[in-house]
Amino acid sequence: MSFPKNFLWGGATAANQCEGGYNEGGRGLANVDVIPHGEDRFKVGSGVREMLDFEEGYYYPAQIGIDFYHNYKEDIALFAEMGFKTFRLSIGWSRIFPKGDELEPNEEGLKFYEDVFKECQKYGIEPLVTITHFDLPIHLIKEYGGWRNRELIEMYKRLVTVLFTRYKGLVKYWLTFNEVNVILHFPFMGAGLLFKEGENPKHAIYQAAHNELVASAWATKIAHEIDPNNQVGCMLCGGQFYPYSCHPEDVFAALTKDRENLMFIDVQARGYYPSYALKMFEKEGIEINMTDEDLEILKAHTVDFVSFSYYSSRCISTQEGAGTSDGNIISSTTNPYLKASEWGWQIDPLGLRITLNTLYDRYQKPLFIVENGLGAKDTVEADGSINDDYRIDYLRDHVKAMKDAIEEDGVDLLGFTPWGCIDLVSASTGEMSKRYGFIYVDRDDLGNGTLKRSKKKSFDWYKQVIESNGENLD
Ligand code: BGP
Repeated sequence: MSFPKNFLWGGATAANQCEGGYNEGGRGLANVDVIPHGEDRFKVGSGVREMLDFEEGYYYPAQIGIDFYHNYKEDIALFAEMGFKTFRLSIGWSRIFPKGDELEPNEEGLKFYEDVFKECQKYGIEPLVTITHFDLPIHLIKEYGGWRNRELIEMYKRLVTVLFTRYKGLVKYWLTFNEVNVILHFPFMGAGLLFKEGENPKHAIYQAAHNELVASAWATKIAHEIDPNNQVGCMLCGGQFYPYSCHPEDVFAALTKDRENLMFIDVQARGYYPSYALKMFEKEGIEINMTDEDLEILKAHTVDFVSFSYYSSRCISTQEGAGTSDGNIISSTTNPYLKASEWGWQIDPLGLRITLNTLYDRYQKPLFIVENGLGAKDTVEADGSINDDYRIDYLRDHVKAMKDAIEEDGVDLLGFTPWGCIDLVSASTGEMSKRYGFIYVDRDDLGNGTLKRSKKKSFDWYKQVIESNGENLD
């Protein structure tokens, strides 16, 4: 048997991409609400185009998402039918603290997640909760400047204290910040950052990142104090960089690109800034407001496990003319040995095994793959069936790679939650047509459709994978 008996098979979602109910239950407005579908999405998400409220002429897919807010019972029942052991979802911060800086939480918001967790408990599904998946109350951006402001650490501590206390006994697995390194590429979406004229964005980004890392360490401390059973993880937007050639300059470039992302996990898993990061700050003139207490907290409260998303490996060349490919937020030199998805993301199952090994060698902590999957267009046949063999093929190859990493390499892997187990809004494009789910949701890119759920062919395939604990992949 390669997968451990208690391996956590499941699926992953995020509040801003599926929940909807943006103005219900006392919820406040958040950054993720005002990032529109269409050509301005990237500009808004990266903080280049300021949009702090809904503007006419735009469509905002997060407002309704797939309306998980009203359909969670039906959705969780379908997850249970597939045999999920775990379900990854995130908390909308502005549901709990509508403005973010209140002293008292919003009971209606707390009750919503309590109901969701109890529904999971009914089926023996262990929730895996991302505390913030790109979510930030808009008030904290307007009044405080987002995560660049240290005051947010206190607000985050208040948020997590409320969550750990209220959900004690219902939730054990927590992730502090989704894809913490994405702040480098999507700073408004990742950390509520907007840049002032003449400001060097890098300075604000690394200060905000530091504040998040410290907040994350505090969350780990508080989680363990409130319930020693709590397990807290960090979350990397993962995928190893390959050198395009064996030219030493390409090899060094790949090392450098990996460090850009791994720096965050180095801090969260080892408890201190690596020397290459301190040298980079010095060279770039980045002065981070970092207190002695911050350094103590980082050191004393490292994470229990390391989680990551993996869609593809990445590649880097120092020579011109190699061509670039899109990927999960971070673009890359095109790898001539790999095929790509309809959205141009290259497909590399062995890259997952490589990434697992790198992370395990580096941190020696249990790993958790909390996102993986194929974004593809699906066709609903006349009889209602959806034959997504391409998705099954992608997932089968990646499960095999996980299996090899466990069986052959001895990697300690806690679980696997493929992304968008039910179709939801794409983070990068705002589209619905970029589908990842085992469950189809009738909704299009502009919000038309009945929201009806139906099972795809991959639904039964995944059910059998879970039933056989990863032994039957055909
Ligand atoms: C990650 C995010 C998810 C998710 C996924 C797929 O970056 O954590 O929120 O959306 O990527 O990306 P996309 O939706 O752009 O296809």
